[in-house]
Amino acid sequence: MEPKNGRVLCTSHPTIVACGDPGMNYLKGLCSALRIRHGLAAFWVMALFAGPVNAADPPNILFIFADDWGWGDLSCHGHPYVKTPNIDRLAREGTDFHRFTVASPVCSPSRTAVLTGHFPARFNIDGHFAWVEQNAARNMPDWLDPDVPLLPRILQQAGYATAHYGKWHLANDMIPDSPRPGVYGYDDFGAFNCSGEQMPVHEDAQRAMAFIQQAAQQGKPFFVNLWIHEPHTPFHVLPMYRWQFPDLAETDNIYAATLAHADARIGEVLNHLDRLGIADNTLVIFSSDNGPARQANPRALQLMYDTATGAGFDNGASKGITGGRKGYKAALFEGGIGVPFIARWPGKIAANQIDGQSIISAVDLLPTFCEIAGVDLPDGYQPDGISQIGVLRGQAKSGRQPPLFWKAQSAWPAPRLRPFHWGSFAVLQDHWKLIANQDLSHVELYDIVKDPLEQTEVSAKHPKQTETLHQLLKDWKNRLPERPIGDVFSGRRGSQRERRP
Ligand SMILES: [Ca+2]
Repeated sequence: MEPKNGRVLCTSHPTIVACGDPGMNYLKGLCSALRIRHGLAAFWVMALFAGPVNAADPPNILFIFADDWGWGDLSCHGHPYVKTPNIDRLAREGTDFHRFTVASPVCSPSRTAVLTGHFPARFNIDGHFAWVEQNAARNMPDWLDPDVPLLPRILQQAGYATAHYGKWHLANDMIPDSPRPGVYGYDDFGAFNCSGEQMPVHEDAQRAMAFIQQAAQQGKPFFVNLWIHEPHTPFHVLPMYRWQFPDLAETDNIYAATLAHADARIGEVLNHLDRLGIADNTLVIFSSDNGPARQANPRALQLMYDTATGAGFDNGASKGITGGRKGYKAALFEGGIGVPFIARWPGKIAANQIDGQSIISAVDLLPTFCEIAGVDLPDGYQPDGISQIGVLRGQAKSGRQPPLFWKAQSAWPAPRLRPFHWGSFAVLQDHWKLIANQDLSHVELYDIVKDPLEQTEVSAKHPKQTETLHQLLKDWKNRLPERPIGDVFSGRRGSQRERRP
């Protein structure tokens, strides 16, 4: 169905007719004829004019990044009681990549890799951003340098409407002089775990939908980061979701209800794309910043208060599972870094498929999204990852080139109650993964293709591969900066404030 005058203003989004255009007048008339009140109803009518997607249109990108959502915490991954019908829908309408890893087993560095396409150790972001003294004690900056090449800014400069809603944590609310998210290349944002005003956590989807609608009406492709709070602590759980799981014990009930609420908001956004008629030209990805959190020493459920998000239940309700992967959040084994990665792009990414083979990393997202958007990488910028557009589109491949590196801050020897939380470095190349302790004096080797759950340690059996990866790791470690570079220190560091060299 076409407007009678045949004119559709927006060339990149043929479903949208701009206000003031004769097409809009036609729609107004149609609304009136149908006795529909103008406003949102007119928008519904506009959605009726959905036409075929022009292959040359730059696609929209919606990247949903959960916080501590375990690989096993999806109905479609076999969870015994969690219900995620909307994320399951993404898996049904897209491809479920089982071998995706993030670049760190904790929040801030993992998110750094998404935005920069670089291993976070390049920025000395090896742990979460906390308060200034703790950042200093760990040789970390106080925020991600906004002057480095950044995914949102690259897409913004290429004409994308860019926005961020949800968790930030590339600084912290406890660092009041840290840059606000908008400085990083976003046209709009609503965030928490950043300086200044904290957006209520459950407003993320509404804000995203409003921005998406506005971008569509303006005829601009959009890049939206929807970085949801769930299931990080505190659990801000609502009764209407708790009532869905009456037979579960309290902590399981809280966990399931929290995920159900997150899934419902994701569903609202997916339905919104449908109403706008832009789902076919939108790449939607669901993933998580690291594996599920667990108490090292389980104790009774308690209430807690978080300065960024408010009051809720503590990690007594952190019941996430990893689908058999070893370790949890903060471990360099796959339980800490192997997370869900489901991608839907109708007609471009196969529906209802599983890729259990291709090793995709969060550092691949920047080059992948830029290629999808038809945008060149900035001059002189070398991503640590590669574009995975071929893999997304069904060309599965085994093993990994170029190598992936991880750096974390783990105790050695491993704490008694956390036997898999001793790795401070890791490297993955081809089909081998080597995990090392702080000074690289202890290593373990796994054939990550044959043994994706890291059940069999094989360094003694494969000394040559062990030595090769050990050397690769040493060389990488030696190339890392000794201290953070850039204007990345809070004034609160006082006399210890560091300066750009
Ligand atoms: Ca996290």
